[in-house]
Parts: sequence; C-alpha cells; structure tokens
Amino acid sequence: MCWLATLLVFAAALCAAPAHAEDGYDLWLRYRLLAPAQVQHYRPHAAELVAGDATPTQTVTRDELQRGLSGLLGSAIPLASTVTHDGAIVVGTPASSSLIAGLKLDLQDLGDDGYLIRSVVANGHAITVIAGRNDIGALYGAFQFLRLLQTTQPIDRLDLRDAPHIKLRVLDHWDYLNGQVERGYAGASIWDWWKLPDWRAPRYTDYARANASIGINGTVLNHVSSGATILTHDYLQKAAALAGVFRAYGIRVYLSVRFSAPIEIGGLKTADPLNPQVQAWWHAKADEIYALIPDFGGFLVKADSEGQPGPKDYGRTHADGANMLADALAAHGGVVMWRSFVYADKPDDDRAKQAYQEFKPLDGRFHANVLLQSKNGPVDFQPREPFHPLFGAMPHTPLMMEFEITKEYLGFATHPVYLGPLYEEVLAADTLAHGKGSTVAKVIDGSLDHHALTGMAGDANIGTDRNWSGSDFNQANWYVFGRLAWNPTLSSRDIAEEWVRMTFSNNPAFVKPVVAMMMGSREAAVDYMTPLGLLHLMGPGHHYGPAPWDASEAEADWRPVYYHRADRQGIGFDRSRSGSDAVDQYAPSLAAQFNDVQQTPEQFLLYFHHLPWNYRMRSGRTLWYELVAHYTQGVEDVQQMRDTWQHLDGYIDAERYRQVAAFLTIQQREAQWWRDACIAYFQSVSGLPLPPGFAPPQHPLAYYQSLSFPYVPGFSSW
Ligand code: GCV
Repeated sequence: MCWLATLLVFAAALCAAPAHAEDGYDLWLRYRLLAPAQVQHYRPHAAELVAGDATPTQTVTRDELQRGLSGLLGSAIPLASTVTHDGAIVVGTPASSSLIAGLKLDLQDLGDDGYLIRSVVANGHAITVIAGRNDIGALYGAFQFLRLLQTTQPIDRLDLRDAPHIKLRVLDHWDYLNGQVERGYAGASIWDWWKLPDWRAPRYTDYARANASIGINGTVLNHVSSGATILTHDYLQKAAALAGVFRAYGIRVYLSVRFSAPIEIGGLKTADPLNPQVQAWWHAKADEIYALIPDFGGFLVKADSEGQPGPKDYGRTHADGANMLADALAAHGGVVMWRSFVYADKPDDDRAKQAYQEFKPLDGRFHANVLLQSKNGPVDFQPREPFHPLFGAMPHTPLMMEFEITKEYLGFATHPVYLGPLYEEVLAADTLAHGKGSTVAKVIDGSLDHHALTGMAGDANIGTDRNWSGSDFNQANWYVFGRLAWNPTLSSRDIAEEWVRMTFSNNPAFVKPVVAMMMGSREAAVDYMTPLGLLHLMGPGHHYGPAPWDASEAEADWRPVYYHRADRQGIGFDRSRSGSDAVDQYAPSLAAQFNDVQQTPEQFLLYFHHLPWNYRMRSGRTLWYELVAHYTQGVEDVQQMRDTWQHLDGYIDAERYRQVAAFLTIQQREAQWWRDACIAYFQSVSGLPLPPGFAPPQHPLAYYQSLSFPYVPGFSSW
C-alpha cells in the first residue's frame, strides 16, 4: 500500500511538473494542469467538444480548445459530431453549426469579431455554447473560455458577450529586413526574411496564437523607416507567406512603406503624390500586393519625419500624400495609417507643438480610408507625458493611438515595469473636447466623433529570445496592449491579475503581491527617472541610463538640456502662455488649467512650467526637496519590489523566478544610478545643499558623466 501511495504521489508530481523547463516561450497560453479541486469542478463542463473544421479558423479553434482543455484538465476532451452528453462544449457560428443556428442566439450586435458564451440546454443536455457571427468571433470566444479556466473563474452559469471596441488592433514591428530590431531588447527579428517564403518557422504560428488570444488582428511586419525593398516582388512573396500563416487567426499583414519607393524601386524621377505616373505606380503596386495577399491590411507611413521622405519634399501636404496612397488601396479595402510623429529641428519653437501645428489644419481633408496614427504623448513615449493634444482636436479624422510596448525609455528588458497604468492613464484622460467625459478612449474608439474606422497600434517588444519579449514581465506589456486595444476601458489592474494567473500561478499568496508590485512599477520608474513632469533625460541616442547634462546630440530637441531647462534659478519647460503656449493646443478649459501653475497636476508640473527651485509644492515643501524626495522614493519602491519577490521563492518554477530576481537586482542598481546621477547633476546646477535626511549620491557627478555605453541593444548597429 505504502509503495502504491508513493508511486501515486510521484505520478501526480510528474503530471504537475512542466514537460520542459519553463523558459517563458508559452507566454500566457501555458495551459498547465490545474489544481485537483479545480479539475474536478471543471471536468463535468468539458465532457465533449463539438467543433467544426470546415475552415482553417474553425480548425485552429478546435485545436486550441483541445490543447487548452487537455492541458488544464489533464486529459484529452473527446470530439463529437453532435451533443450527446451534459457538459458538451459547442463552438462555432450559425453557418458552421446547425445546433448553434437552431439555438437562435442573439448574435446581431456582436459585430464581425464578437462572441457569446452561454450555458444552455440543447438536445436535452446542459451544454456550453461559444458562438460568433463569424469564425473569428468563435475563436476569440474560445480563447476567452480558456481564460476563464486558466484564471479559475466559475463556468457553470455562463452568459457572457463581448465585442472589440476598436477595429484595427495592430502590432507595429520596428524590424529591419537584415534582422535588426530598433529599440528591440529581445534578440533579433522573429521574421527570418532570408528563409521565407519557403521556410515558415513554427514560431510564426505561436505568434499568431498569442496575438489572437488577446484580439490583435493586424501586424505591420517592417520598420517605419524601412527602405523600399519590402515592396519588391520577392519580398512581397515573403510577406504573403507570413500572411498565409496568420490568416486562420484573423491577423492581417500590413507593410511600412517608404514614400520615395516609386523612385527607389520604380525607376521614376519623382514621388510627388500629385504626379499621375506616381499615382499609377502605387495603384499597380497595390494590385500586385493584393494579388499575392488578398486580405492585405494596408500601409503604415512615416513621412517627413526624422529624415524620411514625404509629400513635403514636393511642396504637398500630409493629406495629399496619405490620400494618394489611400486611393491606391481603396478598391481593395486597404487603409493607410499615417503617422503624426513629425517634428523638425526648430530649437526656437517647442517640439511638443509641431505635430498639432502640422495636422490640425488638415482635419477633414483625409480620405475615408486614412487613419492618423498619433503617439500617446506629444514628445516621444516618455515614462510620463500628458496625452497628445491631437486627441480631441481633429473631430473629422479617425485618430489612431500608438503606444510603445517595447521599453525604449523605461528600462529596456530588465526593469520589470508594467505599462498597463501608463496606457490606462492616457486612455482615461479627459480631453474635454466635447465637455466632460470626452476621454482619449472615446476619441480612439470612434464614439466621440462617430468614426467607424478606428485603431490602436503598439510598437512590439517581440524578438527571437525564447521568452519572446526579453523578460517574463515584458510579456505583460504585450498582453495588456492587446486587451486594451480590444476594450480601452478595461482596468489595467484586472488585466495584470489575469496575466499573472495565466502566466505564473493562481495562488492568491502569489497573485496579490505580484499584481501590487506590477501596479506600482511604472510610478517607481517615473520617480527614479523623470519625476514631476520632467522627460527625455536619457542617454543620447541609445536612451539607456541618465544623462540630464547631455547636449551632444546634433539636433537641439534630442538633447536632455532642451527639455529640462534647469539653471541656477529653476527648472522646467515653460509651455504656458508666457512660454511656448503649448497649453493652448488643448481644449480651452484644459488649457486654462495647464496654464495655471496652481491648477496643473504636479505630475505634469515641469512639463508645463519653469519654476524656481524654492517653489512651494502642495506638500508645503520646496520643489528642490520634492524632486530629491521623488528620486529617492523611486529607489525605495524598487527595493520594496525586490523584497516582495524574495518572499515569493518557491511559488513558481525556479527558472523564471531566478531571472526575475536577477532583473530586479539590475533594476535596483540602475534606479540608484538614475537617482544619484540626476541629483548630482541638478544639484550642480541649482547649487543647493541636499535636503536633510537624504543620502548624497554615491559618486561625484564627473563619474556619472564619464560612463559610456557603446553596445547598447536596439541602437548601436543601426
Ligand atoms: C522608429 C523616436 C525613437 C525611434 C523611433 C522614432 C519613431 O525617435 O527613438 O527609435 O523610430 O521615435 O517613432 O519613428
């Protein structure tokens, strides 16, 4: 008896242990065996699976449910052609399943991609039905059903319906055709262009699964500043091979296009958007693309920005350029995502104002299949910026959000900074464009100004690292982007909890502290990097580490000193009416608030105002004191995160535990470096003594200024 018991325990341990070391590859789709009580609870609701396989999407839906349920519940779920037992799961659409058609479910308002999951009685049996109007809705529903089990939610009396709020939910890859990824901290590009189209790595399918599981339905394969080669026939065939892998998962391929492509690969002398030959070239190119990729999504364009060619080279407007490309795609149903990230080196003006200045006058002048894609803030994906003033200012143009998922300015791969609170803060910000409640989320989901064409893009953090994103915690940023692109009103805390449960463990003793740690992580980074509305203090070009003293960049508005404007008297960029007047790019009541230093939220204080070091903050302390206190707080918060993690040893696999622990050590060292370097520098400028009770920087300023980093990832080689 005793040996039998030992054997059973051993067998149970084997079942619970992962088949291979946990290396993060499985992302949030791990489908590991649930605890015995949960298995017992769910098993009766997964007695058989009735799922079609008449289309590729139906097949992958069925396969995912089989894979997920067998992993979570420990044994395969039998396939059935019709319901024969209580506890059957039926998935499909009215067209693919006569049973679903017979149930006469209210699917009308689910749109193209929505789903319904309901506990019903069919053929005399209590079953769960997962239905969409289209195959893709059913696939999204299947992923949601699996998520319920993965996060141990009840599934016995289900009545869920959900549909995406945003139409285009897109990843932008900053990947070059040579395999490098700009701002990539997770290895090389996952697209093996050299071996495509013949070799389609299995990883492409897992990429599609992961994206579909969170509702992402588009991918821009190449860098926004790419050359024109991607539009040559050979490369279009490679892109078509990828599109072929992604199609079953509802993911469309888009390409970044270079405005001067008609010259570079078309043999024309001009790329003027009003030139008939240029227009004909793009029409022919669009026809060629759609012949290879019938569901091609469209073009992403970075034009007249950071040295990229564009319509202004020919005296034309952004609207002329975007419309010309849009016309070439229109007959095929494609769109143009035209970026608003433009600025020129005009040191006398304020870089933060330039996108608004160029685009606001063009409102209403873009054709129906153009979206204007704006970064979340007016400068460049800083740890904190106010929302971009174009949101709410262009009612006649569909505005698309661009978030950066890769952590160019937030600690690269190694600082576990969860970006959910950043995204949520921006989406929930009130533009006041049409009175109170005109949130950024309502601008981009189209509800504020009645746009049907809507979109959200995320600059991907994906590379060839086994764990895809350079660290396990960075996966959460990919995840939260997808979930918020589906519904920009979701709570980043809820999403964090979902992700932790799926990625690591459902044990509340683990979930609770880790979610709390994630939720505080972005504020900690703001504090140790750029508190109180400071921004762009990072090292020149590579953006690694602190360099608030730096003035070496060729362009004035790339230099930290341009942004913080610290001198003996004070610090901050005056964007009030007595300064650059960027405040007046916001709706009048918001402009009035930002213009008044007393009413400006302290988190944006130095973004909008230049203030004396002894300015009295709401705490009653001086600005100098608060600055030092924030920098110090950031380091203490990271120490707290490390302590939290140290108490969690043993709750998850050793492999991932160890890597997070190591990365937190790096983060703490670098947070201290940020604090000390910034305090040393600002002290050298202000000439003020450190407020009492605060430790002095560990090294003199000259030490921090002497550091150099020739091989920073994501930068040095491009
Ligand atoms: C893709 C900033 C970043 C660049 C990025 C650019 C853009 O300049 O540092 O890496 O290039 O924005 O978004 O176009």
